[in-house]
Amino acid sequence: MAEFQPRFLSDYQSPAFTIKKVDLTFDLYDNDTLVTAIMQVSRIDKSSKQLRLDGEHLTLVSVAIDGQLLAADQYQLDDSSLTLSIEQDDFTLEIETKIDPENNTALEGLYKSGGAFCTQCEAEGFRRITYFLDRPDVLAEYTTTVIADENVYPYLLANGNKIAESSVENGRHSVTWHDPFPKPSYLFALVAGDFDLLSDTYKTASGRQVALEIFVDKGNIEKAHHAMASLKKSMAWDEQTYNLEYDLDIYMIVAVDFFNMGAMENKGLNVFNSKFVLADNATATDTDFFNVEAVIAHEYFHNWTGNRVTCRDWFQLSLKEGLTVFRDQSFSADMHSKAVCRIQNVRLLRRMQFPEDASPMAHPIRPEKVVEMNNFYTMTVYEKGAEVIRMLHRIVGDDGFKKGMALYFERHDGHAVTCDDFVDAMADASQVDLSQFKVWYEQAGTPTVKVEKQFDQAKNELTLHVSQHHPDLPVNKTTKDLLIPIAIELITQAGSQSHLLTLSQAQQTFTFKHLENEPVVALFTDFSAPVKVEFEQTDQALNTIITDAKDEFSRWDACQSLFMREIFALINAPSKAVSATLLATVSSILNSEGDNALKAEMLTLPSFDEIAELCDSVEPQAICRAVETLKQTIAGELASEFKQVFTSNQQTTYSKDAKSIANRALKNVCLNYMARSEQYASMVSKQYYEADNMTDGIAAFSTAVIANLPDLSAISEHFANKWKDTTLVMDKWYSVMAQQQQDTFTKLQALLDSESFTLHNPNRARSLIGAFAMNNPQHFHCESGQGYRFLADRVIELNAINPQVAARLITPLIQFGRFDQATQQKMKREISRIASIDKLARDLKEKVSAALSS
Ligand code: B3K
Ligand code: ZN
Repeated sequence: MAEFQPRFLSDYQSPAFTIKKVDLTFDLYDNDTLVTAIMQVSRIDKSSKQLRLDGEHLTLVSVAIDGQLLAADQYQLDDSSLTLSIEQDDFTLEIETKIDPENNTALEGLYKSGGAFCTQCEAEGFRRITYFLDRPDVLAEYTTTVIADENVYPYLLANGNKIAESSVENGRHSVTWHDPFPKPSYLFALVAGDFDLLSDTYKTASGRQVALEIFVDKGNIEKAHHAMASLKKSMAWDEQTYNLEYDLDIYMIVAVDFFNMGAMENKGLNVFNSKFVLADNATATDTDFFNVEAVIAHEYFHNWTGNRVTCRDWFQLSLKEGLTVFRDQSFSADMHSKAVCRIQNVRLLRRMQFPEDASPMAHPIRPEKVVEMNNFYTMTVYEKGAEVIRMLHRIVGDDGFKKGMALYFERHDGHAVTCDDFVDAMADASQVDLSQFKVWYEQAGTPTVKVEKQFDQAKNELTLHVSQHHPDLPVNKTTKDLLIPIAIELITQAGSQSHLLTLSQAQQTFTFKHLENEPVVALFTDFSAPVKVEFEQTDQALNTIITDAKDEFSRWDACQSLFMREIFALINAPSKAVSATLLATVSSILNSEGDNALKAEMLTLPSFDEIAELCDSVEPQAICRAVETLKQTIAGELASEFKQVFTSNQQTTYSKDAKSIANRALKNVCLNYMARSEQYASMVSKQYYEADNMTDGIAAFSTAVIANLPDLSAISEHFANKWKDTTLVMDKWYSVMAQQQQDTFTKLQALLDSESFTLHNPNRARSLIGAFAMNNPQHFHCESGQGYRFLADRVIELNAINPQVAARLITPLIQFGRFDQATQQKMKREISRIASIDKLARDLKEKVSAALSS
């Protein structure tokens, strides 16, 4: 069937027609919204006589060209397009369509979230609104009129500036917006609803006044202040860092509860998942506050990297996403601890992107083949994409990068461009040859860098033999050598020195002279490239890095390597004793001076997926058992030290300054270990009941769940009762409950059956099903295969409701390659079951086909 046909980057053709202006009118009704689109169309390719417009799930009412209505035999209509024969070079096309927002459960196009109408058009949702050239290289100037009941929908919003409003008949009103910046259809937005509004203003560096408006559900205004402060910080940061100012007179953000992703950067009218707007001390954790700020920044930064300069085609998605993630990461690092931010970026990459890059859905950051574009809003395009930009930044330097950005905007403002255009701007601005660097855009898979070291005592010379290796993935036709920046630190008694090596060949040798004695080598400081490293280090060398490296990321990473080493040893010999040196290291970190946030990161064991990712043919339960033994031993051996650090970091008054956040993080890591020793387990419920903030409350609650403490059911009942009317907090409740260790499947069924559970709300679906599959490896990977069955059943149910969410949730099931054969078979059996259902959506079909043919 045509709808499953892949599209290829190599087939790109520039559009034969373009649409310069669009005048849209929405007469909003729940089930019968009438959309009128009046478009100024021009032919670009004079030989083209057929205009094919994209359209899905639409009821066509009428088509007229230059005012002449077309009869049904004057166009061709099918499930995904409307094709017209065109004589004129320039003409007005008027199309009327009817749509049914209330029954749009896929949450793409125009849909209802709670009582409000809202839109989500990226990547290809505009075609669910009207017939259009729904591709990012067709840029049009939009005027949008929204008509709806005045009482039910007092706010009628669209992109740009408001230019007219009036009352019309039957208690309805009409508002018209005009966006002067030509944009692709994926940036179109409309919202209609009744909200509370938080207003503010921002004066740009050049002195222009911008109105800032955040719309939230009634009663939530106090939870919008952090988002507003974050928006202003983001605006100032982009001015200071890249000289980029906001361009319209108004910037609006609307928070909705039903949203497939985190947020959407629609020009002048961002639509956000309420999870990334609403936050106050009672309901949001320190991590939530951090994430709200980061997502607000990300969407704001898109105004330049995404909106002013957009993508030529969807294969170029990383042009805007990798770059914008890099920008939001840099912003967060400037606002908070650089090292801790970097550690969290890397943890995410190793836990989620490395497995994706080894899975049947592995793809380069610029994919070459796509069936369903929504399947490519991935860790690879976003997070590895950001790592690629970060490497560019390291190679050309901060000044070079800023010059490159300026040149990129000078050349491409107002255009739809490619990843090559971006790299070329960087190369030209810095006069650096980046041709080999471009291989990062076309090659999938995580490279491995192997390093051997030699020290010549007589010459005081260190030699590093370095080689690069690439996984043999079906998606790569050939593999090429990459340009890999390797930042290193050489640590000697005399101090430490930093170097930047550039690995461009399959094998290279680097020599360092005049060293007084043999240095300890920290490789890939600050995680200078998204690779795996094979380098033999003694425990002693790793301990030297932990205590002496200047680079804090490397100190954390050395600590993770020690844990990893111990976990592998326990996988191979489950009854072996945990190494005494490791316990000594943990103890000395616990008792060291320094940043508590960094200590908290250092004391956190690697996650299941980070471990599995480094394994080959491992039984998942062997990983779970090894981690449990290690955790239990550390907790038991160092119980009183954890208690001591826990107590000394207790706070009497709640505050959100960096030091208090760091203390809370460390204290809660300690609590997690303490839950495993009988004498201190009661501290968990004490903290839960005494907590005056969500960070401490949820830390205690989730600790009680993971350690399966006797107080668990009382705590969970108390939590659910207290927060039953607060949707976002109840999402947390479901996520925590998904991690239960006893009678897990009976309890999961009860959660599915609970009154406030619904698969129709993506946050709710993810909070139970996603959290189970990602954060409860003991039961997701249980030997009976019941965990896989549970996930597959939910994916099948979601296929009919919201394929995009279904396709996201299936991810852990298709990452089977790292496990033993028996496990792989159980996982594949469930994938086959999904593959065999009727009306399998394109999103899932692409993934299950890839999985079953691998
Ligand atoms: N650009 C949007 C993502 C759109 C998702 C489409 N399925 C959010 C972001 O990356 O900022
Ligand atoms: Zn983005």
